[in-house]
Amino acid sequence: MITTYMITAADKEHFHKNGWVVPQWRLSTDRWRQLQTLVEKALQTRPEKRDYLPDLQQFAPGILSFAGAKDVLDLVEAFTGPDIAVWGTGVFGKPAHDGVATPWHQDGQYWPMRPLATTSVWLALDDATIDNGCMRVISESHRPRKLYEHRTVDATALTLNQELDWRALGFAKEEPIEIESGQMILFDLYLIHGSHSNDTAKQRRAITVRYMPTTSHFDRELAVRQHREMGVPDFSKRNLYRMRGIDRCGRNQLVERPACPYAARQYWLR
Ligand SMILES: O=C(O)CCC(=O)C(=O)O
Repeated sequence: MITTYMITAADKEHFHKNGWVVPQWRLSTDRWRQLQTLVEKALQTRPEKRDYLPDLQQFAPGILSFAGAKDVLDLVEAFTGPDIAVWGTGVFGKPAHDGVATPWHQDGQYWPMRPLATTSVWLALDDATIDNGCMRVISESHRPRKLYEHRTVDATALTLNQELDWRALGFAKEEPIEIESGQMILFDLYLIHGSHSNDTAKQRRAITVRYMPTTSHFDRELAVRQHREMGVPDFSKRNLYRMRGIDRCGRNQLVERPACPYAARQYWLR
């Protein structure tokens, strides 16, 4: 069953004020099972990526069926506008007992589209709680539309090597966002966020999908430089999957997403 939840004026206001929102939308049990199987198989293929598996669509193209599902795109479109490409999907696996932390950062710090614009979907496959390392955010930190200074850190026990100190920037408080399995957070790429490690017996897996309005240009040369200079993942060879509309900026060379498997089609396509 497709959920028919539409973003409300209150959701929009929350997102624009705080930089994130948890809509009253839920993944059905059937879709949860499909995604959970897909993630399990992908992580079996790349066990060394158990904390962070980028480029999920390489190992599990079925994720693009979720990313392009009408109900999900309807939610995203409220924040990106009608011309949308997906340039990234991933899993933050945060395993039980020793799942690693994600340092405080802004995604825009190491993403190569210009102007900087992407709305992320962060979909919980397990209950995400304070104990097992739910997402933490600095609400309103996206509002100045600026990137703060990050430092490059040793990421051996982290999912990312970029970190900032939000206290030194004058922000007052952090907020944990506890959500249940099957709920999602939508958030802006200027939002300061991160998560603690997980030493509980409960895993905390989340799928991420990155939606760029095609008014921005995904700059592959900049991606190469960012990779070389900051040691962040190399996004330069990423496909940009057209999800809705057209390539507004005309420089993105969008590709069509592959046809989805039958099992997914009945739930995910319209
Ligand atoms: O899942 C996490 O703990 C961190 C996620 C994150 O940093 C992101 O989605 O950009």
